Amino acid sequence: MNTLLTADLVGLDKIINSDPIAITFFIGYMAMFASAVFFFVERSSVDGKWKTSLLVSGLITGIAAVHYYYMRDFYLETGQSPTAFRYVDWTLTVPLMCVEFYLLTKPFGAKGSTLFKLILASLVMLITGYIGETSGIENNILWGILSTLGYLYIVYEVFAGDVAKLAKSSDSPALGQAMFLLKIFITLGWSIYPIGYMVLPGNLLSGAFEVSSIDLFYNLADAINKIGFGLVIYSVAIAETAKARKAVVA
Ligand SMILES: *C/C=C(C)/C=C/C=C(C)/C=C/C1=C(C)CCCC1(C)C
Repeated sequence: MNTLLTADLVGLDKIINSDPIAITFFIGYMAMFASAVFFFVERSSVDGKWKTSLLVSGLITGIAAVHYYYMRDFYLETGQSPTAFRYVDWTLTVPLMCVEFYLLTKPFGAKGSTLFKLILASLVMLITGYIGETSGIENNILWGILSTLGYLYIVYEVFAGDVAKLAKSSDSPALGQAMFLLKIFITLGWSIYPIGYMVLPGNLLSGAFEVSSIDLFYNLADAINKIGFGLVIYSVAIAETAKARKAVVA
């Protein structure tokens, strides 16, 4: 009994002994879990066309919560970055974020082919990024550059490609607001990930931070991009729902 308890507690002292990485895994798990519950429950407060967006936000944070549960334990037990879990999480949640972008622009005519291109680019970004993180010191800059090309393609789509053209041709203030927020998340929010990656040995920021701080960057970025972006969509959905209901009453 006693030995079982000790085994269960292995590594947990890292959290109370203020290992910042352990703490962010711990808080990250709770925050993702709470957000998923929130987005699922709040689906009933918004109009039909926003319900899918909130469902997707709930799925993104729910999937992340499960991964954070395992990543936290993996880190506590081994003190290593849970790279494989991290990339399984991203491979599921980043395409879902592309679906989120698509849903925002769909009422204004976004096409399925645009969604397909975004998902393809995100897979290129993640597969090459994973190879870069796991293949060792010699090639991680090269794989990082390839991954960045996938990332830049997504930035291009939002700023000058199909998504941007749609936004220009419609003069909806709601889409204008959504696009403005999307651009901020894609450029500022998503750029935290490549900065974290550059902390790897042999990469451009190596030595500036401890290698293990890669998880601090990723955990912070996940909170901003998964929970923050979900909340932003939620507030647009609530505002648009109120507007539509007022119009019906009047
Ligand atoms: C919820 C998870 C999200 C939004 C993850 C996004 C991940 C990226 C934007 C990762 C980008 C990378 C590069 C642009 C180059 C270096 C390798 C990556 C995979 C860290």
